Amino acid sequence: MHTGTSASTTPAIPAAATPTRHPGVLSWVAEMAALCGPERIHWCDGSATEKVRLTERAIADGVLLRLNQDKLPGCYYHRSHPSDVARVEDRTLICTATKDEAGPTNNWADPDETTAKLHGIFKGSMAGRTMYVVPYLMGPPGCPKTKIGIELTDSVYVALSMRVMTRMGAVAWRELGETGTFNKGLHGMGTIDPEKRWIAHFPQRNEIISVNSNYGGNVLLGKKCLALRLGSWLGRQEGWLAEHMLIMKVESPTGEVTFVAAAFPSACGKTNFAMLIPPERYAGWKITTVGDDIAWLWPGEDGRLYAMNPENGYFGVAPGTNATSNPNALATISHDTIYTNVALTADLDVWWEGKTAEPPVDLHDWLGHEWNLRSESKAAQPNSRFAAPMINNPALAPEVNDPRGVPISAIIFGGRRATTFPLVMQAFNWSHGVYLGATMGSETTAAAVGATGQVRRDPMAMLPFCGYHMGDYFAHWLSIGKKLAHPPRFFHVNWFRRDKANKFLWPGFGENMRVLEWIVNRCHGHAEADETALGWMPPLESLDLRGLTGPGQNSYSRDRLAEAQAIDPVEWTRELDLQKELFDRIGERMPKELYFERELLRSRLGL
Ligand code: GTP
Ligand code: SPV
Ligand code: MN
Repeated sequence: MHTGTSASTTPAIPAAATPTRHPGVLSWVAEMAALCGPERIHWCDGSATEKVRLTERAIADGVLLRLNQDKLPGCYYHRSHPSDVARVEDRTLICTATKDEAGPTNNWADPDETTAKLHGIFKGSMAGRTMYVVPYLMGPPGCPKTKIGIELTDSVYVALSMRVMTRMGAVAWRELGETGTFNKGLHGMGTIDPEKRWIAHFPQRNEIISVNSNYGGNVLLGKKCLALRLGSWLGRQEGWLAEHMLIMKVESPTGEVTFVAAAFPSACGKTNFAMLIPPERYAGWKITTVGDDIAWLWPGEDGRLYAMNPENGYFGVAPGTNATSNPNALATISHDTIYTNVALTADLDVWWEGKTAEPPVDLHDWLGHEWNLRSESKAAQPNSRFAAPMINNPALAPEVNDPRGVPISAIIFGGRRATTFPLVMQAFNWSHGVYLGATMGSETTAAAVGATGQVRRDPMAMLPFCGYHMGDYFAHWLSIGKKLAHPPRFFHVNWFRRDKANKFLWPGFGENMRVLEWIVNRCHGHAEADETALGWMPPLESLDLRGLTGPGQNSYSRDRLAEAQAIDPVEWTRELDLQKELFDRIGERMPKELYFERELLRSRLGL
């Protein structure tokens, strides 16, 4: 096995052999190496040579399979353990000094006890293995909001995935210098024992410890752990917001540029919306992607809300991705992509439900078993994913690397709701917008372990990702609004409402452009709206439905749109009850403004 110039062969590291002289890094790595006992340490530099070496090692170890290089150049395939296919929310811990700081929606654990317990699991756990020291940036170099993390991991899959998902290597060592602040992340695969799987966050120490998983959001520590759970904590201290949001750039035929951020829960359409290709009818409109999953937002000196995407790649849901639903995603994942838990063809191509109408012959499912249409289970795991560099995206917005961020004009919230919520509405003002976000509900998906399809409250799509008390989080949102002379407008969308035959009322995907057009025009004062009990809504005749088909290939009717926009008092009575359950759960730290908003809505509805 290679060791190379930047890797030393023993845990006792002479400082000269390391790419950093940062004393805090050197002492922490030495301490963790002494605890975990790896055979060797590899200090990552992010170079192309390193990528080749680590990939070869991963193939030799059976961690990665080289896919058909004619069809998918630079692409590799990974299967995670069948018990380890999604985030584990009930084993995700927020270890603040007091339980109250974590709040009622998080699993709290004592920081000292948890550290001792987890260090016990790590003791000697990397014997015979390599510990990768993975330095990375969350955010573009030179951006004052960018944070530095270092992840120690014994997973070559994680080291290679972090290279895709973050700005990893020399660039991070440079930004860190000899005195920089950094997040400490320790990850170990352990034995992948689900009973000993823990994803623990220590906000007061800016530290993450993850063990016994090798899957996505549990282990790519820059993403959900640093950029959201600790990010939200840091954002509260430092006056900004860390959010589960895509960021898109919209250019109209007249050249008007609008940046839009949108929070939809996991597996509810962020990547798809961020890569939207407008339908034919929208010639001259152009959508480009700034981010598809995470946004950091802050009040700018000009009184506008600015945002940046801290990530460098897309860790996207594979099932449902195809040349019609998301051509940009398909192009993005056509090279230099790591696929996890999708199905495999005999000629080493990948497949998943919804990729093509007919599955290929000679398919093996994500577990490696032969699969055909008579098989009872899915060929691809429902939460199977791709990790692709954002540079692959043919519609990447150049602003993604701008250290100044982009000014946001609209914030969209949206859930996966079969009933109750209309296709689109606009909030009356900032506190009404925060209320719409705070009371979001959505059906659970395969992105987290547990039952799917059940409506739960998922405030701002952050229920699994807010690193502190949800009541304080709402108050922080309200306080940010007070710092903005030119705040963005708030909207709520629901692409997932169904008719009595259980069919989606709205075609979704690229056709969401028709809704986005109204949203963008509202931001600039170009579009009309009707005042309703729920908020501002587009007059039915104002949405452009030309070229759109409904069920049975008939043209899409205004009646169907009316059904998608309907306000049903019975459904809203139930909805307000469910909102109250959330408010009661959060308790006395719930800002009073949000109680008032609920009361106002109830009286507007006449309930
Ligand atoms: P995470 O990466 O888990 O945060 O998910 P995400 O919010 O980026 O969701 P993504 O865009 O990957 O979509 C998840 C699922 O929703 C896929 O199966 C899509 O096919 C489906 N989906 C996305 N947009 C739409 C839409 O407009 N309408 C309908 N009906 N389904 C959609
Ligand atoms: C999500 O679940 O919201 C994801 C995937 O984006 S993961 O990185 O696993 O969190
Ligand atoms: Mn996500």
